Amino acid sequence: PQTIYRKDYAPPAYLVETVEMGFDLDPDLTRVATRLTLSRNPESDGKSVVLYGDGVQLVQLRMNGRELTRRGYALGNGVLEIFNAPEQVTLEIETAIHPALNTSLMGLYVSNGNFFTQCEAEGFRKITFFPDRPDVMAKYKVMLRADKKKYPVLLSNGNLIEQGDLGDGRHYALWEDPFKKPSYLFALVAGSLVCQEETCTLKSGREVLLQVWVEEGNLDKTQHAMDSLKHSIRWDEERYGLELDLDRFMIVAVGDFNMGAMENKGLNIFNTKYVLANPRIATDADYAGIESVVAHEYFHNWTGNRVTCRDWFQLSLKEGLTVFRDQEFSADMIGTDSGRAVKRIEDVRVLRQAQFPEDAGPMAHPVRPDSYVEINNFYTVTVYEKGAEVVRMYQTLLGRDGFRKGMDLYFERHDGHAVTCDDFRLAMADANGRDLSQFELWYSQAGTPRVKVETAYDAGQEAFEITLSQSCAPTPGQAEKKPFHIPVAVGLLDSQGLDMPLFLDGSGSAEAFTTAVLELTESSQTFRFKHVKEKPVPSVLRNFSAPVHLDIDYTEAELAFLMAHDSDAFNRWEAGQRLAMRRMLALVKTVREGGQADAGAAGPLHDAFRATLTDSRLDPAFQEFALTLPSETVLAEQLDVVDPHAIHAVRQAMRRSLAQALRGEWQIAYQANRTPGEYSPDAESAGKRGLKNLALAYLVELDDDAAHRLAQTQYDNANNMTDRIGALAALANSSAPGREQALARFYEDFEQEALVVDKWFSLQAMSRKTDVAAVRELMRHPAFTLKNPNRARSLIFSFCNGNPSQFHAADGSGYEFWAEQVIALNAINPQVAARLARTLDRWRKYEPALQQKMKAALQKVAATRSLSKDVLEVVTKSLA
Ligand code: BAL
Ligand code: ZN
Repeated sequence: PQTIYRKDYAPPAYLVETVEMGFDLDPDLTRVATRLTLSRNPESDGKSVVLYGDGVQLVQLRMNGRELTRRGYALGNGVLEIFNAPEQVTLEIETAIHPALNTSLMGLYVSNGNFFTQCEAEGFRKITFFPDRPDVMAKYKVMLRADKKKYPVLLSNGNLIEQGDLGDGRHYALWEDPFKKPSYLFALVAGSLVCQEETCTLKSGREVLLQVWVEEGNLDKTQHAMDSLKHSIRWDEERYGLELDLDRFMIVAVGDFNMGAMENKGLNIFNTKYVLANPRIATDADYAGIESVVAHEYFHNWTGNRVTCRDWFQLSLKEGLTVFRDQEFSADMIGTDSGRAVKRIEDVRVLRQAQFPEDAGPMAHPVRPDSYVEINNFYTVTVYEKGAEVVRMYQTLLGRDGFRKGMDLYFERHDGHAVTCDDFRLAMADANGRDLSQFELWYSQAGTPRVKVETAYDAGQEAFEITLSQSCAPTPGQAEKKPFHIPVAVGLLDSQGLDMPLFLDGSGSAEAFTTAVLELTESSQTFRFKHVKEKPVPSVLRNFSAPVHLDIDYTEAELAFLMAHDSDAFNRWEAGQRLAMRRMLALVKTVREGGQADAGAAGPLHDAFRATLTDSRLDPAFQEFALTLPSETVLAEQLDVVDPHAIHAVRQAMRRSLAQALRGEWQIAYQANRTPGEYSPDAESAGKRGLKNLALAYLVELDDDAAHRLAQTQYDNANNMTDRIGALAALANSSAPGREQALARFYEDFEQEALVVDKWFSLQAMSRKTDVAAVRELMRHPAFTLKNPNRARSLIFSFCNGNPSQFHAADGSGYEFWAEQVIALNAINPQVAARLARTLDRWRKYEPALQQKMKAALQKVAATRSLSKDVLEVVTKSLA
């Protein structure tokens, strides 16, 4: 397959002004009539109209009123080219498509009898021939016609202009979107759906209609999504002065969906997972996920839709920025300082768990990639989460007000246009009178930089020096890296654990502050603090001010000190993680050398964890995070050669030893963090439940009667899904006598709730008791299907990515299973298959015996006939 390069970007030869579409919807054969007005683009000297089509049948093509014969155009490889077209062109295109056969869930497809679309990135070309690229923005008018009984609801982008009966059992609806948009934001929905609707008054006084559409029977699960939408609207007005520009804003939930959700203009289409919630079916994490995804898609209305991407290499322009915005929104919704810190920790955990490995592997790519084979493979944690970190660094460097000025200038300059990451950076720079040219390297260089910290204290001079040195390992296609512009937030703690006032030499500021943002722009730089009365303990990279690895030598005593005192909650958490990591890495080495994983001599760690667990001033949500050991994946990243079994054994031994040593404290924490009464998903209650369920999980590590009873009682008495699933997960990982019965009962109770059945599969897939054979058995369950992405993810992905000790079975059976599933999914849904294919991309990091088996599995997939370019790109790059 062909590789597309960023350097080859050329503006389109023709721009589209208007798009009128007529759909005659039928699952077996839908006819689409499209009328486009186009004109030559003064910024291009091309003379051909270039349209893309993928798997669509061309029924008729007319230009300026005359039918085009095969002499007038060329059609091949998904490209339809009309040569020597006149200045102004009207095209009438009729296509035929087969929605019921479309299992890729891109373009127009059917889910549970209803029609939905997904057009980002290149799905519109599965509906009709079109210049399907984001720098072609046009106004759309869409007529939908369908059977009235089967499809009573007909929705598209923008405003409803007209609807009526066609007399033959069919009806129609005409929609018009007043805003220019790229084709990837087109959407239609048709089917039997119901909605919750509310009106909302905007800051300007304008009234808008908000709707959340779901299948019948789900109206008791829409309130939280609706509330989240209203909060998002308010937040964007207040924080960024951005108002909803449409009269109507719709969210529609669909059970078959590749992604989390999609920001189609005025008609967001959501995976049910990010809409449906009530205490019976949704956990605290689900509630938080819905709030953030609803916000994310809503925020795209400005950052993505009003200002969109020039080309797909610029994807992070909208995604990194919008993730940053949803992260800030979620933090503000919690509202407390400690809540903000917990949210930050959560986001950094995701980054380290998923993005750092990506940045160190064969699929590493810059935030703004230089090339791709299949753009769907670049909806990555690098583009999204690292992209959000890059946006966050502007705010760290420029301050919140400076960042807002940059945003204002960005919209002033680019509203209604398709632009680049450079345009965003220049708006930030120009609005603040700053030179941010070096900052561009965050977009162009892949890899996670490493920052090494060395310090020196001069008591006589009362001076403390911090030397920061940076490096970045080679990544595919980038052997050498230039120094990044890295904001490093630093504080200094005195012997009491209090922040010292900081006087940074050369900063020109006489004002004392307690956190300084050092700007590291060279390979190595020394920063000097004056008037430092005693030798401090430095707190470096506060609030995780840059997405880097930080190498800093602390003693165990210093880490415990920081864990107890740092005013920066992120670094308090970080100190505890470092303490645990150090101990665990030492034990992994011991195990590799034939020793025991038994976590003896973990005294300092036990003391530090005990202090955190018993400190009643701490927020339970923070305690939960601080008392959770670094994950097996995060541990693996620290090692040159990964032995997943040694890592698992050590982490488990450590959990048991913490359970044993702090047993009484866990029991007290369990009791103290009960949340009796009616369920509420607010952050405070959720934090308590989180800590309580962590205490339960630790206690169940002891696998004794008392712990089994505690879990069983919690299961029996739970009045919400968080507690129920927490208890079930604990039981599933134990040898409790009630284990099987609880699993069976859970299924019976929730059989009708697809999202809960997903949890049931997922929980078992990740249980330490579940091996490959057990997963194969679960696949034979009548509720299992590979066709539904949520279901496939719940079992297959959960096992392959979330159960490392079983997946990496020494006989390679996990890898064989993986290869079979990638191949099976490839035939159904390439996008989902390619995601699963990523599981083995770090194979070279594993111990040799496993490496060989992983490589064989990758080769098996690579040798499969009819491999999609999605999967081919992943396995080819993995094996390269
Ligand atoms: N644009 C694809 C889904 C999302 O990031 O919102
Ligand atoms: Zn997005």
